[in-house]
Amino acid sequence: MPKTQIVHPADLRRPGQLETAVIPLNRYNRSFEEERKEFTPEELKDIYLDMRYIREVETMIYGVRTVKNYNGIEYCYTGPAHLSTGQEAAAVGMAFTLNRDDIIFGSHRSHGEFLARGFRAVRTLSENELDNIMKSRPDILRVAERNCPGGSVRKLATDFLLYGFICEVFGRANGFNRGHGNSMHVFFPPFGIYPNNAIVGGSAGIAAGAALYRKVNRSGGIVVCNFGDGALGRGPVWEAMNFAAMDQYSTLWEEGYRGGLPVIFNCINNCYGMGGQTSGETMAYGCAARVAAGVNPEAMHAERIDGYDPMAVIDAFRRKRALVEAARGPVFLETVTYRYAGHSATDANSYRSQEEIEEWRKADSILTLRRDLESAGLVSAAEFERMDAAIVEHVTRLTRLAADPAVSPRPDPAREPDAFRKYNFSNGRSEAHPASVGRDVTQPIEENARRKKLAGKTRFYLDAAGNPVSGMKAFTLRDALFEAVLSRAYADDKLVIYGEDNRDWGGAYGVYTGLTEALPYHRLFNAPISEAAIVGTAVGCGMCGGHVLIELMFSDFIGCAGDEVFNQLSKWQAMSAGMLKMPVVLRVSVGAKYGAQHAQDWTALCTHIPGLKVVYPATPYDAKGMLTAALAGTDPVLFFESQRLYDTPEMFHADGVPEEDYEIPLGMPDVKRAGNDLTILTVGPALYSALRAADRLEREFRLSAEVIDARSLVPFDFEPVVRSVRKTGRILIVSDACERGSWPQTLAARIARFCFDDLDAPPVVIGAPNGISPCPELETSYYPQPEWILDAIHTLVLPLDGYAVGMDFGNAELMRHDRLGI
Ligand SMILES: Cc1ncc(C[n+]2csc(CCOP(=O)(O)OP(=O)(O)O)c2C)c(N)n1
Ligand SMILES: [Mg+2]
Repeated sequence: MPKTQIVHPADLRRPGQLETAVIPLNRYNRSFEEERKEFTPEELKDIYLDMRYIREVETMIYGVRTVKNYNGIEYCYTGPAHLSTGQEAAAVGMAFTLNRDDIIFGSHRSHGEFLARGFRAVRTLSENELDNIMKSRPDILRVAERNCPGGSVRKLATDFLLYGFICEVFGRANGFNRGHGNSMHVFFPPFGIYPNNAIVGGSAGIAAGAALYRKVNRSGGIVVCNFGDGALGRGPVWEAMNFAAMDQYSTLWEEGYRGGLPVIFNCINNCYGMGGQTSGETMAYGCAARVAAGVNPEAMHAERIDGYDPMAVIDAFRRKRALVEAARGPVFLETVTYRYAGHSATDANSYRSQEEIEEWRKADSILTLRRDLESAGLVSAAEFERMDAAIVEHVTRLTRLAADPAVSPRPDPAREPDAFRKYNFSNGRSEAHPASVGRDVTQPIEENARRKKLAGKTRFYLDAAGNPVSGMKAFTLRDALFEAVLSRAYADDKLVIYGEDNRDWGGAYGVYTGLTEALPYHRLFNAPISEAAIVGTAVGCGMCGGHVLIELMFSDFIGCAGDEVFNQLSKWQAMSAGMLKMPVVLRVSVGAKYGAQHAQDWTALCTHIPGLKVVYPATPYDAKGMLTAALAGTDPVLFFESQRLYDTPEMFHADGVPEEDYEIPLGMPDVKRAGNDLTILTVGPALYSALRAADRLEREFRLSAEVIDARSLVPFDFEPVVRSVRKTGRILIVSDACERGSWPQTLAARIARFCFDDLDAPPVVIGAPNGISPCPELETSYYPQPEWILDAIHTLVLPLDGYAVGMDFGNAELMRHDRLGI
C-alpha cells in the first residue's frame, strides 16, 4: 500500500449514500434518413455486404455440419458449429470503426467478428501492407491467387481472408492457424484478429493484458474484447474488468501513463448461455450493463446498445473509442442481439419457443438494412439480387477449394510426427534493443540500495578461512533472484513486473525489496488479489510483444488461475502455429509452515500440461542463472521456488555466485555430488535431504552416492542421468511433491526404459505422502527426510548393513495405501 495515500477513519466513517452512474439503455434513436448522412453510399453497401457474407459463411458451415452439403458440395464437417446467424449487425458494427492498430479478441462464437474485422482490415490496410501480410502465408496466397487471377490486391485479400478462414474451420494445413486452431479459435493477428477463446470469458484477462501492453508501451490502438452474456457469470471476467479499471492508473502511475486500460469489454448479449437464460434465470443483474456499476464510479461508461442496428453499434463504438483514446477507459458495452441457430449443431432448442425466435427473425438486421437501402433508393432490388448471388457463388467457390483435400490437405502427423508439438515452444530470445538498456527506470542501477548492500555480502557459504558465513553476511537464493530480476529489468525495457504486493511491500518473502526504488509504476506494480487476472493479463501482454514477470506467492494459488495457466499461458503459442510468442515467467513458491493450502508442491500439475516450461532451482547460483535465462526467453516458464531455501547460501560454486549476468540453459540437470554406488536425482529442496543422506551413506555404510539436481523438469535432458545410472546401476528420485502422479514418477518410468540393462533395482520414487501438508510442527513427517532415503534404499535398492528401517517403503504398504487412495 502506498504511504502517500492516507486511509482516514473520518472519511470512511462519515454517513452518506453511494450514487452509481446512470447507464443509458438503447438511446440511439436516429432515423435511417438521418443516419445515412453519416455514411457514404459505399460504406452503407459495405455494411450490408459484410453482414451478408457472414450470414452466408455461417449458412455454409451449418449445411456441411448438419446435412453434409452446401450448394452441391458434399462435405462432412464434424467440428464445432457455434453459429452467429442473427448477430451479424453486432459484429459488423463493432468492427466498422476499427483501425490498423486496434485488435479484437473473441469467443467460441466469433466467426462473425473474425470476418467483420478481417473485411475491415482488407479495406483499411494499404495495398503494400496487404501484400506483405499475404506473403507471410504463401500457402494460402498461392491458392487464392490461382483462383482469383487478375483481381485487385483487395479482391485477392478478400479471397485470402475467406479461404484461410474456411480452411481453419475445416482443420486444413492452409488454415490461418494451420489447422491447429479450428472453428472456435481461428484468428490472424496481422488483420487485428487476436485469439478467440473456447473457454467462456477466457478472453477477458488476455484482452486486458493486450491493453496493458498498449498503455505501458504507449503504442496506440484499442482492444475490443468480445464475449457473451454467459461469460458474466465467470469470476475471471470480473477480475479482468477490475484489473483494467484499477485506481492506481490514475492515482499513482506517472504522467503520460495515466488512466484506465484502453479496452472495450463488449458483451454480446444474445440472452442465452447455451440453454441457460441469463437475465431471468442464471444471473441476477436484470440488465447485463449493470455489472459495470460494480467496477468503478463511472460504471465503465456502460451502455446497452441495440445490436440489431449496425448504425447504433457504430455510433456507440465511435463514442466509446474516443473515451478510451482519452485514457478514460475501460468501457463496458452490452450489445443486445439474438442467435437464430442453436447453441451448436446438436442443440434441440428445448429451452426457447419458436415464437420467440420468429419475433427476432422479423426484426432481422440484414433484411431491415436491405429494406432501408432500397427505400432510400441507394441500392435497387436487382442489385441486391446480384450482390447476394455473387456472395453465394464466392463462398461456394472457396468452400469447394477448402473442402478439396488435393488443394487443402490436412496437417499430416504421419508424415511429420511433430506437426502439432513443434509449436509448443518458440525457444527464442526476447532481447530488448541495445539502445533501450537502462531506459525507463527511476535510478541508475549503481545507486540501487539493495545492490550496494549485496556488494558487501559473501557469495559463497564459507569465508576465505573456510568458516561458515553468518546468515546476515551470506548472499542467499533470495538475493540471487533479486539480482537476476534487477539486471533484466535494466537490460530489457519491455519487461513488466507485477503480482500481489510486488511494490512497496517488497514482493513475497522480500525477493523484490529494493525494486520499488528502481522502477516506475508502469513497470512494477501491485496487482489486485486476482490470480486469474494476473496470469491472464500476462498472457495478453506477452502475446502482443511484452515481456512479463508475474508472481503468485504460493504454488497452491495456481488453482485460482487454473484456466489461465493450463489453457491460456500454455496453449496459445501452439494454437497460433507459431505466430504468437509467450515471453512470460510465472514465479510461484512452494510454501512452508502454512499448512494444507499453502505448502504443496504443484510441479506435477504443471509438467503435465504441454506448452509450459517448468523449472525448480535449489541453489543461488542456479536460481540466478535460470531466472536470467527464463526472462531472456520467449516461452512461458513456471519458475518454482522453495520458501525453505530463500535464506540458503551458495554451497557448490566455490567462486561464489557471479555478480555479472550469466544464463543457465533450461533443461540441464546438474551433478551436485559425484559418486559411484547409487544415484539420487532430486527436484528442488530435496537436494539438501539427499546430500545429508549421501553423507550418512558415506560415513556409516561406505557407499558413495551421486546426487543430481534436476533443476528443470520441462524440458529435461536425460543424458547426465543415464550416464550416472550406467555407472551406479541404482537410482532414487526424490521430490517434495505428493508421490502419486508426480514428475519423478515419469522420470522413473523413463529411466527404467532407458537404462533397463544397467539397473540392479527398479528406480524408486520418494515424495510427500498423498495427503495434506500438515501444521508446521509436523512438516518433517510430510517432506522427504534424509532417513526416508536410507529407508527406501535399504528396503528396495540395496540392504544396508545393520540398518533399522523407520518408514515402511515396502510394496505391501504401498499397495495398502493405493487401495485406500491415500
Ligand atoms: C469455462 C467454460 N464453461 C463452460 C463452457 C461450455 N460452454 C460453451 S459455450 C457456453 C455458453 C456461453 O454463453 P455466452 O457466453 O452467452 O456465449 P454464446 O454462446 O451465447 O455466444 C458454455 C456454457 C465453456 N466452454 N467454458
Ligand atoms: Mg449468450
